[in-house]
Amino acid sequence: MQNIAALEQEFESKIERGISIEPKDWMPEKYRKTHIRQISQHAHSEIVGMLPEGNWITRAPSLRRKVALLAKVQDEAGHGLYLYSAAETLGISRDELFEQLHSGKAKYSSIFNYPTLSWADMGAIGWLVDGAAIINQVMLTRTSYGPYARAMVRICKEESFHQRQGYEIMLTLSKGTPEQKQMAQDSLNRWWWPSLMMFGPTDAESTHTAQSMKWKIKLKTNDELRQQFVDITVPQAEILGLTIPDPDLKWNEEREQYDFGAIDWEEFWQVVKGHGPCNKERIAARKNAFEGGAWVREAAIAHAEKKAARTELKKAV
Ligand code: FAQ
Repeated sequence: MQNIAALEQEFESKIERGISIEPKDWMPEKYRKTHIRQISQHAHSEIVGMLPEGNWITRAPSLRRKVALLAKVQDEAGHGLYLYSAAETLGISRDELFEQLHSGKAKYSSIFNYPTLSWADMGAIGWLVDGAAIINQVMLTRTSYGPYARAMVRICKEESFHQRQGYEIMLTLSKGTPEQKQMAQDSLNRWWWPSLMMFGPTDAESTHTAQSMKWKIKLKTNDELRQQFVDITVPQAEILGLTIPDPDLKWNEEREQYDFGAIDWEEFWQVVKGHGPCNKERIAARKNAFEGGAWVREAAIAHAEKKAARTELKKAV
């Protein structure tokens, strides 16, 4: 049997050479735990993230919009499933993961604790929230844990469709009546700062970034990704003819990047700690869905048992 030092050396060497770590490979306990934390938070974000949009499926303004939104929300469910499956490869069960979400022990993205007040919010979520998600997740297609990286490839392709459906809604509204343009502006005003917060605390405040960069779990820091998001999104807002609600936003010739105003970190931590506008509502909706779906899980297990018994019987004959 190899000793721990040799296993650690082999692990570090794989990370160094960009070789994926796979479920049956040896890995440090902290690497495994970091992945369970990050992948499960990500999975929870996907399924909690269905709620603010699901609320608008019946109110979409046309059949085309309804079909696109329905497909998008279904995609988020699928992302949750790939990610829960990836987390399970690290030795934690789906039941434990759900228990952590329902008991409030597990985090999920702060952004989904804000309310969706108008149809324009479907545009702003697709454009800004999915836009931010893509920037963060493209780097995760090259993350060091194989099952997570592979799940992210498909997720990113779908997020890119989501971003475009959102931007198209914003484009239609911003070229519509003055009231429609105002709806789009109001939505941008409410979603801009929470979208910047999605990238997490500043690098100076981030507890996990340094270690996660060493293990190539994260390939860019929270601040680098946030800056990338701002630089990509500002010209898109200009095309829409909308104003980003930040008086300090300006192009910095020297850095060739936008400078932007201070983020309200107090608000961010309040939301993360469960005191955002919709935290209680979101968890209640998830618990309700889980309890209401108990009969489906029981029926699926009974069906699988019946099928297995039938196969056994056939084998015996
Ligand atoms: N909200 O040390 P760091 C989506 C926590 S998917 C809540 O910087 P890390 C798709 C963090 O967990 C959106 N908590 O942490 C969609 C840690 O707490 P802990 C989700 C946050 O992990 C679109 C503490 O703060 N995406 O939108 C947040 O290195 C539309 C210290 O932070 C992912 O999960 C936050 N925003 O970096 C669905 C991507 N930020 O665990 C539906 C994968 C930080 O020590 C509709 N995750 N915290 O108790 C990541 O890339 C990373 O986990 C970060 C945070 C970048 C989110």
